[in-house]
Amino acid sequence: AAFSLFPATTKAADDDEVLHETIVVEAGKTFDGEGQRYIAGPELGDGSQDEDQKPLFRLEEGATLKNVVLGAPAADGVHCYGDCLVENVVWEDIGEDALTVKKEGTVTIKGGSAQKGDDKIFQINAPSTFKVYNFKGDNAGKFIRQNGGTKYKVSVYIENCTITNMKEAIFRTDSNTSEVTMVNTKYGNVGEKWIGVKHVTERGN
Ligand code: ADA
Ligand code: CA
Ligand code: CA
Ligand code: CA
Repeated sequence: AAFSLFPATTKAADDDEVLHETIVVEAGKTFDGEGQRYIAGPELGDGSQDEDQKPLFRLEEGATLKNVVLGAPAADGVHCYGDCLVENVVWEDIGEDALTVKKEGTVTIKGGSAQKGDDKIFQINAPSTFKVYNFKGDNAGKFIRQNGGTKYKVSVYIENCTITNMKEAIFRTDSNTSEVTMVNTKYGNVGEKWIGVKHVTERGN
């Protein structure tokens, strides 16, 4: 709409885009932020550990999100519904979590970084293949967490990443069928590294 009493975005003093509603990237479409920083308005959440905050971005099947900075507060970050590509996306200060897989599919993260999470960076709430390339994760509880108590299979692939200062693990799952392959990745101070993961392949780390 050209005019609304409740605009979807407003500008903060430092040119951040304040989102008053979730940006939906429709199926098959690409959203290129060109480096813009986005933060959550109070309608989406405060970035605390309260559940049920809303995402800044919702990616539908086949969507791509690229060149976006999520500042603070980042509420519930990014939600992926099906196959999605997330390229060069930076979480400066993770909110409740950074990104959630909400629906079965393959989610690919290429480049970017995430830091300052109280708990999870990537939250996996559906059977999926989750691939992370050239990503830096620092200062959180877990780099990847399959939703607690779930038994479906998640296949994680981590390549050329840097993962530091995780309080608990790189990947934690409660599923006997989930698996992780990690290659050419630098890591340090990551707690137990794997929690509950029955199938681990590592090389060149
Ligand atoms: C917690 C919570 C889940 C889900 C998840 C999430 O693990 O127990 O129900 O909300 O967080 O997706 O953030
Ligand atoms: Ca949560
Ligand atoms: Ca945080
Ligand atoms: Ca969440």
